[in-house]
Amino acid sequence: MERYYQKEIECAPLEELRSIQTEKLKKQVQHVWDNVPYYRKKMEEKGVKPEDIQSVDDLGKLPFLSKKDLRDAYPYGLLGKPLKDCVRIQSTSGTTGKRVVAFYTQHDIDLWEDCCARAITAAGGTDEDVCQVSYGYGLFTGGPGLNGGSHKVGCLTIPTSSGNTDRQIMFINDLSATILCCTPSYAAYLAERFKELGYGPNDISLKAGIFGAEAWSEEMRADIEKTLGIKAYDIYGLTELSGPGVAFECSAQGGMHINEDHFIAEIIDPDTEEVLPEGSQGELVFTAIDKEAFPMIRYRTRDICKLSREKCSCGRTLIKMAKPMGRSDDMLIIRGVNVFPSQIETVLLNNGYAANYQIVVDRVNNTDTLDVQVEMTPEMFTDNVGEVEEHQKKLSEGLKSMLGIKAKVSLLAPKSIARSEGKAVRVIDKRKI
Ligand code: DLL
Repeated sequence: MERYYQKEIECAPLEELRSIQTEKLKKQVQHVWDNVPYYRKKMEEKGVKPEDIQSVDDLGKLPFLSKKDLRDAYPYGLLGKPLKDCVRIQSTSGTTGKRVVAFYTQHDIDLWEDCCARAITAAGGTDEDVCQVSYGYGLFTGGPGLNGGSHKVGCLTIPTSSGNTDRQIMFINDLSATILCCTPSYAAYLAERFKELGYGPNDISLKAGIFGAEAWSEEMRADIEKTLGIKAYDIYGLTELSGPGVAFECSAQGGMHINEDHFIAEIIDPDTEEVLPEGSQGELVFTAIDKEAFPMIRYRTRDICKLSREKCSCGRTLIKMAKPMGRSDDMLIIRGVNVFPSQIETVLLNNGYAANYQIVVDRVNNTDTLDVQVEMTPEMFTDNVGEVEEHQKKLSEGLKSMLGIKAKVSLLAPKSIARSEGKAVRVIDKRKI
């Protein structure tokens, strides 16, 4: 039986959703015009006034916001409320430039936690569940967001935060945790550790996982589900828009429903900024229509994916986004060819490897080189050179047919690549160092 946290909105007829969006959008545009001089200036430069926005169809008239705007306006330039009305900040790790600092009023936190509660409920969560939140707590949004959502659903919440893997396993076992929230790479690490300790899928109390914050392949999902004996659901979000819960997966496990009563999604061509028709692949752009303190309008996420309004078996009418292929900034250009790390992951897992890999890109004699380093599984581990070469050759052929370019494959001993407790670092691009 499908469960909903806010059924009226999650399953609302399309016309009703559109009319909610229109009302909220008009109000939000007036709000930023009145309270965010930085964005008002952008509107003036484009010759747009609040009265030009009469419905969601007018969204395209508004200027975009990008990471650069966030940097230029840091820290208070995009604030929509006086500081005395703000109750919290969250922040990104700042791996691609300056940190993003996002502000929240109590109202913003409430809506954010509702979004996370929708995700937990869609994964089957109820007040009978024990929900272990192993995303990092603190400035990162993963821990606080899912913690809040878990409270709203009424789960018994275990706020372990990330790290200390054996203690994570102890809590799961001792308190019979049923839902695990963490990054997919950390879930894979926990799964590996359970296996090493001799636990099979039926010995583990977990029944569902809510995994996001980084790109992960369908093959990785299958691996985690099998080892932990759970259903693994994807969850998407970003600090600028609140955090996790912008979109979440349902029982269909085929893409994530976007919480459209809070966020309007568009797909654009990242080069021309032209809005693309539904079903096209491009850059995701979001407008947060009821956030007060940090009201992002047409924010360019740099995430590459597709949208679909096809009817979903779960009964929700909210539009779905496909798994993002990764950020446009993660896309590698190697000898002129576009390569996403997630494509490499797919080939590795399809060939029986686990997701313990690193991609090293360099430039030697003016030519880009691609080295895929992956651990052998304990079962395939051997010091027979001939056998290792055979494995390398097979993998190299698989990569060539997926990517269209040749990659060097280095097979490593099990456990030689550091495990990740948060977002995994998969790519080392020496061309940029
Ligand atoms: O990662 C928020 C989050 C926490 C989402 C926990 C899900 C679970 P940031 O640190 O600001 O926020 O990073 C946001 O991470 O633009 C995507 O590139 C990537 N990302 C997030 N979720 C997914 C996902 C959090 N499910 C950036 N699949 C986003 C692929 C994801 N990429």
